[in-house]
Amino acid sequence: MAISEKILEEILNKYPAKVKRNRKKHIVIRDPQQDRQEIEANTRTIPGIVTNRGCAFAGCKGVVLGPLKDMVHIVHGPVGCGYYSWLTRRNKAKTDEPNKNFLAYCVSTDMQESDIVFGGEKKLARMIDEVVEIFKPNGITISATCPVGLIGDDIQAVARAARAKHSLNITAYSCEGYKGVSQSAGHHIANNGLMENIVGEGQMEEPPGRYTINILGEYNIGGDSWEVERVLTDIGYDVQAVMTGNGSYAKLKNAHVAQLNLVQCHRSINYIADMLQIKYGTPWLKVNFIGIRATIESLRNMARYFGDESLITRTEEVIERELAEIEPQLEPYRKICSGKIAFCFVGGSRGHHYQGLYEELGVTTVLAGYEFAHRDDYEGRDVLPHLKTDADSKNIPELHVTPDENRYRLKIPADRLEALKQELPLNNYKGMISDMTEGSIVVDDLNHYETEEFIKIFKPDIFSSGIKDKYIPQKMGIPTKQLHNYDYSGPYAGFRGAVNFARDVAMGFATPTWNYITPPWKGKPLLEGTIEPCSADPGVKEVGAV
Ligand code: CFM
Repeated sequence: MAISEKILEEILNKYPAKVKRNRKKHIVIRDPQQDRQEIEANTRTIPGIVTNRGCAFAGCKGVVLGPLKDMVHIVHGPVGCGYYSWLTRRNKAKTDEPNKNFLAYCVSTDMQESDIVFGGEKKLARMIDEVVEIFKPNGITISATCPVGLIGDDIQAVARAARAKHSLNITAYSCEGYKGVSQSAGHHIANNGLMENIVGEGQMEEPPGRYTINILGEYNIGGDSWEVERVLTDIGYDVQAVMTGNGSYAKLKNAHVAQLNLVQCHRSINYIADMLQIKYGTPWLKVNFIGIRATIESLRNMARYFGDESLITRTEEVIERELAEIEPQLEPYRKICSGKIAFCFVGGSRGHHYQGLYEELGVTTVLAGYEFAHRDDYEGRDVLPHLKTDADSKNIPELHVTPDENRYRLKIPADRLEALKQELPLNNYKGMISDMTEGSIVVDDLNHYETEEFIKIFKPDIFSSGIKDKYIPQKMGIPTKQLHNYDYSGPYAGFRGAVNFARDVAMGFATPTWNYITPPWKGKPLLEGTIEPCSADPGVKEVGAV
């Protein structure tokens, strides 16, 4: 299954010339013969095009800050921004401390017209006082939505004053929705804030165990992080902090003690991964716990990083045991899934991560892409030095960190680290494109029109999508597997997660539901005719085939 340049051209020809030129740069047909294939990404969506992206506020509060369970996350703005970012992402959390899990709450300053006219700072300050009194959280974050920046409320000053007043970690994030071209801007703002205000606040100086790690860019969607942690703990790792799934201020403030940082979602967390290395000397390892092979490879890479024979042996024992448990369960699902084709279009990392899991079930991904990723997520981090900073990116301040005088230390000898970098994805990520097969298609910021057109051409058996775009394929009679919040299912990570995923995807194929929907192309005749006047006798009609 492949797509030619000619067909792609036909799809794009429906656009006005300027839009066509723009969209063409965001679409790549995979050609493994080429050394490097470039794609445009992280630029503004064309106005009027129905994109699947979110806003900077969504990336900051919704994605990175929101899952921290022992903090109250105040949304400063009209209530709608709070309401629509309330629990829909399914970043689960549980706590041993009663009354220290605030994720079930939606806390908004509910700005009204009078606040827009006269300013909302006093209302925000009052709300902080109330939150401290009612919840007594371990910390508070304040996230700004669009009107806050437009009217100029100084939320940073309000946070500083409240911090002094309550002696509590209270921090503000100027993540107004319009701050960037997508939620990606919000990730960066949140990374900066966590690094500046929380990591390192704790008093721990030594790691609690021999193999202490942080898991970065894992948000516990549908319980993913719990499944990953189950395996890691069993092998012998101490998970200090997860950023930020089921995460907490209490753990995050001591994240500096880890000997290794794992990076699951590169897009949302690479900034903090780099900063942790600069400030504390902790290297980061790109991992992927989606898919069985990817999980095994990640576990083996971790063991090689620490280089301890007993850890390597234990890793293999756990892998063997887990495989023995899941392989028989997977078999019946593989029979249903084998030979199918998929589209895999998700936010900023899952479009890549899920391809391996699909492959293990016998499903081939023919189209993949990201809503808001950057070029390094497609092309690999080698492209970073070649990226030009545009005006939109300059909007987001770069946080410059320096080695911590007391806490910076090499976690493993420098020469060993350099040698390992040749073998392991340490401080590196090679991007999605290189893993895709010849003739498959990579699309950045896929929109509704293109979704329909590509579906008509490829006729995929399943579409892995988001919440907004899943209805288009469904109306075309194609099952979807929503990969943002998993549509009430999960976990999909790790060994047991793979079985859940296989079960859900197989169910999508096996259900007779889709037979009740007629895809548009099925009712379309192969030949279409029109009746035109006959030139000889204008009174007589003839049928002309087109
Ligand atoms: Fe990272 Fe995510 Fe993703 Fe993301 Fe997201 Fe998400 Fe996502 Mo939805 S942090 S980039 S901003 S893996 S919410 S848990 S599923 S778009 S692919």
